Amino acid sequence: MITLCGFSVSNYYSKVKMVLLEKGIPFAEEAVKTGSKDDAVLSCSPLGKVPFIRTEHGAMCESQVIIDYLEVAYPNPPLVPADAWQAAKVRELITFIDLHLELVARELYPQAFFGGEKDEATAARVRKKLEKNIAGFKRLAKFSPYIAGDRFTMADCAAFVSIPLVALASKVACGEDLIAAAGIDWKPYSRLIGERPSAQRVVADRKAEQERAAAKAG
Ligand SMILES: N[C@@H](CCC(=O)N[C@@H](CS)C(=O)NCC(=O)O)C(=O)O
Repeated sequence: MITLCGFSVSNYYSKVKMVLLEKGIPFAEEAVKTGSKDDAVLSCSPLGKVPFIRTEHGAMCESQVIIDYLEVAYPNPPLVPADAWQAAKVRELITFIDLHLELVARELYPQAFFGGEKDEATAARVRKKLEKNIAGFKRLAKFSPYIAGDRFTMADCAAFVSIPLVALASKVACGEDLIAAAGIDWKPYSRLIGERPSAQRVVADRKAEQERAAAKAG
C-alpha cells in the first residue's frame, strides 16, 4: 500500500493525490509538515519538502517523479498518451506549470497568503518574470477542453492545483490576476476539472484542513 505523506493544503501533495485517485490506486495518507529536521522524514525527502510517498520498495519525493512512477506501475487508466511524442508534450506542459509558473509565483506566497509584509520590490520582480512565462505557457496550453488537448492527462492534475494559486497570488501581491490578464480564461477550465471526483476530493480535503487550522488558531 502506498502512503502519501504531506498535507492537503500543499498543491504538489494534491497533484499526486489526484493521480492516485484518478487511477484508483489504494493509498493511505500520513500528515507530515515541511521543514522537518527528523531523520525519518529527511531520509524520505532530503529537503524536507512534501509530498513524498512510502512504498514497499522504499520512499520517493518530488511530485513529478512520483506520478511518472505511478504512470508506469499503474498504467490504467493512462494519464499520458501512448504516443511517446504526445506523452512528452504533456510533460513539457507540466514543467511549464511547475517550474515556470508555480515556482516563480511561490515567491509571492508569504505576502499573498501567509501574512507576510507587503514587498513591492519582490512583487514587481516576480510580476516581470511571470508575465514572460505566462505568455510562453499560453503558447503551449490548449484548453480544448483539457490543458493538453481533447483528453484528460496528468497535466490537468498539475494545472488544476497550481493555476488558481498563481492567479490568486498575483492578484493579491501584484494587484492583478496575471493569468487572466494574459488572456487565459482559466476559470471555466478549472470548473470543468473541478467536476471530477478526484478534484472534488482534493478541494474538500484542502478546505477541511484549512478550517481545522483556522479553528486551532482561534
Ligand atoms: N518540486 C517539488 C516541490 C514540492 C514543494 O515545494 N512542496 C512545498 C509544499 S507545497 C514544500 O515542501 N515547501 C517547503 C520547502 O520548500 O522547504 C515537488 O514537485 O514535489
